[in-house]
Amino acid sequence: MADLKALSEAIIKGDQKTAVDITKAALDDGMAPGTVLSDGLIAGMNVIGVRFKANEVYIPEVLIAARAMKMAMELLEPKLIEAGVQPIGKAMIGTVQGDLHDIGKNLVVMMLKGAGFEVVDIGVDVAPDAFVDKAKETGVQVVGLSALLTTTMPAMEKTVQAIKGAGLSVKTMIGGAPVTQAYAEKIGADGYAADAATAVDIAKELTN
Ligand code: B1M
Repeated sequence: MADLKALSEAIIKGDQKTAVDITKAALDDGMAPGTVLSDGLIAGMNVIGVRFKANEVYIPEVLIAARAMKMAMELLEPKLIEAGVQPIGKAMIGTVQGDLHDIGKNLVVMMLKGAGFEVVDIGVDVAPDAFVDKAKETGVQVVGLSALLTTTMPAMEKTVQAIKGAGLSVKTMIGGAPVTQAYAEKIGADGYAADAATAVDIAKELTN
């Protein structure tokens, strides 16, 4: 029987080949795709999230782990769909209008996917109305906004207001280097995360 502990270790180490080989073996053995996802891939990414928060690993390790997870997910995704495994929540993430920084946003996307969320990545330089329209179209439960420039922080406020003004039952979460908890409270966002691992915790809280 394929070893899911070894699979999560492969994710932690960012060992793409082993992650893909064990995922394939597990599926060939007839293991449930949801079990491979939760006990292998997500278990590994959870460890990375905890270590990242504790400054025991850094951005390169997270990116390498996420890449290994992505490769294994390519095998697993069609099987999950066949098996009807539901994501734990649906989130949308984008960088606000006027801001082109996307490295942090992409990390948040990867960590959320790693935690079992379905994620709509709406890209960079996204206008408030575009966030609203896409949230309506996709039916997400939480919308995440990223900003790296002090000059684009006001676009966060406009976006949060636009989402609330549209009457959507969607929670908002913000993050990015210049952003703080106090700023989130000031603009009426429902959550703030200082890093990508915390973003997962906040998204879980907001979707529960
Ligand atoms: Co820009 N840039 N940049 N830049 N850039 C900064 C942000 C800056 C601090 C550099 C500096 O002056 N020291 C400065 C901002 C100053 C300020 O406003 N206070 C700055 C500037 C001024 C600019 C330009 C205006 C420069 C110019 O053209 N004159 C210009 C603006 C372009 C625009 O956006 N309109 C610009 C352009 C660029 C590049 C295109 C060259 C490039 C971006 C490439 C890309 O993203 N694809 C770039 C880069 C790389 C940086 C620095 C060097 C690195 C940013 C980064 O990726 N960090 C940055 C200086 C620095 O931070 N050392 C800088 C790594 C990333 C993982 O961290 O994004 O903070 P971060 O994400 C973290 C958390 O913040 C959090 O989780 C992530 C992981 O833990 N997080 C969230 C982020 N989003 C979240 C969302 C959440 C939750 C958590 O919920 C939804």
